[in-house]
Amino acid sequence: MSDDRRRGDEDGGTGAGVITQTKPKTKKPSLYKVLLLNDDYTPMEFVVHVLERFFNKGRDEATVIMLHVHQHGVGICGLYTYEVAETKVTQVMDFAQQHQHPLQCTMERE
Ligand code: TYC
Repeated sequence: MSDDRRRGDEDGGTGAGVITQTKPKTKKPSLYKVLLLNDDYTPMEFVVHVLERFFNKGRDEATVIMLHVHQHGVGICGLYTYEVAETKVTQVMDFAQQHQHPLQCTMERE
């Protein structure tokens, strides 16, 4: 798009128009990583199920992520806008609590 169009061309191209807008209107939303933390008690199968159910992972990818968390202590489930990430964290924490597992899920700005 031309500079004149982006600025809001008020004069049909003579250059005499008042500049009413200097910035593009859209802003990229900040993204947040949703993280799973390792613990000694949550069953591996439960973590795989969480990744399938809430993060739409297939069984193989879910297993890779679960094993990464198991071995490294933390791992990324996905990258989301703030509200989506917050919802995922709440869903995982509620689901873990319902099943009395100590699984921890958190988010951090990318
Ligand atoms: N460390 C757990 C076990 O050995 C498995 C596990 C993996 C737990 C990932 C939490 O986020 C987690 N049963």
